[in-house]
Amino acid sequence: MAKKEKNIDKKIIDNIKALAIDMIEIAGSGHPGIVLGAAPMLYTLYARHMNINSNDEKWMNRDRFVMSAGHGSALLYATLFAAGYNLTIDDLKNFRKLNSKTPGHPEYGVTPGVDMSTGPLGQGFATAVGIAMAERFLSTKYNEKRKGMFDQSKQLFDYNTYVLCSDGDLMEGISYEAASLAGNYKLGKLIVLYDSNNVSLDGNTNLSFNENVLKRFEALGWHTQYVKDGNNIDEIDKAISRAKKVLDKPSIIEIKTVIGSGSVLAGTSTVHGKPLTKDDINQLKENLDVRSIPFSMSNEASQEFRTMIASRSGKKYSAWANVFKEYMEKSSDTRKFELISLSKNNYDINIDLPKLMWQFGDDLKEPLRDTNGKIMNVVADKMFNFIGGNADVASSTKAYLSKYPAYTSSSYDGRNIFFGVREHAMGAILNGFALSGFRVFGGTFLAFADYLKPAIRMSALMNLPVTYIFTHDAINIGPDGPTHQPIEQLAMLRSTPNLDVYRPADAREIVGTWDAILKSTKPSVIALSRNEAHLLKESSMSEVNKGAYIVRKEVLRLTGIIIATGSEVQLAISVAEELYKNGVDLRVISMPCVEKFLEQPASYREELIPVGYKTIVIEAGSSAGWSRFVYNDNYLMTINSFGSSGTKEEVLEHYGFTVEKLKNNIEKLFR
Ligand SMILES: Cc1ncc(C[n+]2csc(CCOP(=O)(O)OP(=O)(O)O)c2C)c(N)n1
Ligand SMILES: [Mg+2]
Repeated sequence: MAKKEKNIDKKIIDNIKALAIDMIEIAGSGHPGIVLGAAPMLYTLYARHMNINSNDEKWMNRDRFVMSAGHGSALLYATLFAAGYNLTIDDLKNFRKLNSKTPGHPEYGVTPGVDMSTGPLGQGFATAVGIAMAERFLSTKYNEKRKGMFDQSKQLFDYNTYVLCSDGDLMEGISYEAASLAGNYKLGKLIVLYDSNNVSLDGNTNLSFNENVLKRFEALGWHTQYVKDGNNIDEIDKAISRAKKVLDKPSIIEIKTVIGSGSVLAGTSTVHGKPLTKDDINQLKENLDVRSIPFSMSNEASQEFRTMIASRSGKKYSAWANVFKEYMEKSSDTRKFELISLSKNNYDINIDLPKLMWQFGDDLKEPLRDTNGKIMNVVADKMFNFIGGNADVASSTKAYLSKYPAYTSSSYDGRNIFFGVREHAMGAILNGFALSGFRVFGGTFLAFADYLKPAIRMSALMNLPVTYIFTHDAINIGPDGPTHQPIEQLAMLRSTPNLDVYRPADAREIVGTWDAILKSTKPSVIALSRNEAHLLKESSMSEVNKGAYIVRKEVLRLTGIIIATGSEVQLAISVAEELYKNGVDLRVISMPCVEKFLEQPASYREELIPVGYKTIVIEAGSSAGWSRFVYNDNYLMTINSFGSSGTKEEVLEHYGFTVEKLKNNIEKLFR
């Protein structure tokens, strides 16, 4: 390599380092260690490999980059700025400030060029597996294989998914789960750069992390490489080039770096997350090819960097644009519609579910999970991008697209994903698909929702249309006992911002639930009973969208109100009928979605639950969150202890969820 090029590489890297250090300095917080250690690898990736277009940052076939070590945000922003994304020096100066384009950790939808929100270690790595899985689906489904029409070099989808991860990412269990799946699915276009510096937040990694990481990945079916000097960009470059050629295995490149390289604290955990002192910054900059003035990016450096990216990506972009054009001219209307939806990340696909659905016979009686499975199959036929799977419980949740094949390494366009018993990776992978234009679902038992909570939180934070289907939603599953009987999970889910939690009571409410979900871009949960349910006489599809509605009106004069959800709605109606015989005239409200109800105008809420009337809540789960509707805890017919093993009937009786017991308890409140 010519000397000038070597110098310009160093100059650009040094300018990026200096910018990021200035950002951390002005913010008074941030992570200099990763900036100084990993700048050369991130630079190499952008300068020599990433195919991107900062003028069309959502280009469908762009290479994706996930900064899984989200604490490297300053490094990422400085690199994106230098690469020509729509960021200014002022944006960099506002690092970590309120409403800035440069928040504390990368946030999806806030900073141009940021492909996902990261920060909780491990999530980025696992979500990138989902992004790489989505690429395989798209390329298998859309790349033209017919001879003569397109040649091999002309593909609609062939992007790479790159990840920068740290020790912490690889300590987290979720990265193992996802790496195991990535190996299983032979995700050759997934390339992970591992910033291996033997240091984490609390000290040297020899305190807690001594395994041979590459051997572990090799055992998982990955292609592994080792670069011994993280400053040697030619070696990093070559390793990435080799990884790109391995198409049947995901790749990890362990790159040895020194955390905080150049700082007086280099190699220590102190430099991980504390701004450098002024003296340290001064001595550091003296040794870098930069000016000492803060926030001064060399024009030459940024011009050269942008030219390197544009001269490679530009060719690829314009060739792709021609393929896209040609493809659109020759494709059926369906294909065109699909591609346009994907290109716009547009989820607004209208299905009039209530119209589509078969009419339920009044005598319908089947487990709600079965009904849900049928409805999902109707959705799948109408939505090309509806895909998902289960953490090894599809046979129990029935969340399965029976007409469609499995997603495997020989059928990437399959629509049923077998995640194995890996709930956490399932959630993150679903997020990766959703970030790639899909509407996705994932199923397990409600009691295990905690296993994927951090991924659900990321769906909610990024506002991704992921639907979590959690069956076996209450103690009434009986014999499996307290480990399998959810108590606090609904409260946990309902307390998550930007997540709609549905607990439908019958088939009609399930249709209404899907209808509401498909009209929204938010993530959602459907909690479903494993047990059989009758169709309720007064249930409604359309009212689900309001979150709550009357399923049994008072007969003569309103005495009080019962709010119930899911399986307990039928119980509440029976209790109300019994109490009516004793002169207590109750209204029963089904509340399939608390969040939706709370969003309704006050007039609707007060019409349903007028002020001044005694209100009772019946739900076979934690009382947390329900107090807002009642006078005091005596009005909460809920469960605040773990469940018990026994028959369904015994368990319900034990916790007071029978008509008789509820009737007695409620009657006392009206004496
Ligand atoms: C799930 C999760 N747990 C804890 C943290 C807090 N945290 C941020 S970075 C870090 C570890 C830092 O070590 P490493 O990942 O090796 O990064 P490096 O210090 O080398 O930059 C921790 C524990 C986090 N961000 N996410
Ligand atoms: Mg580390």
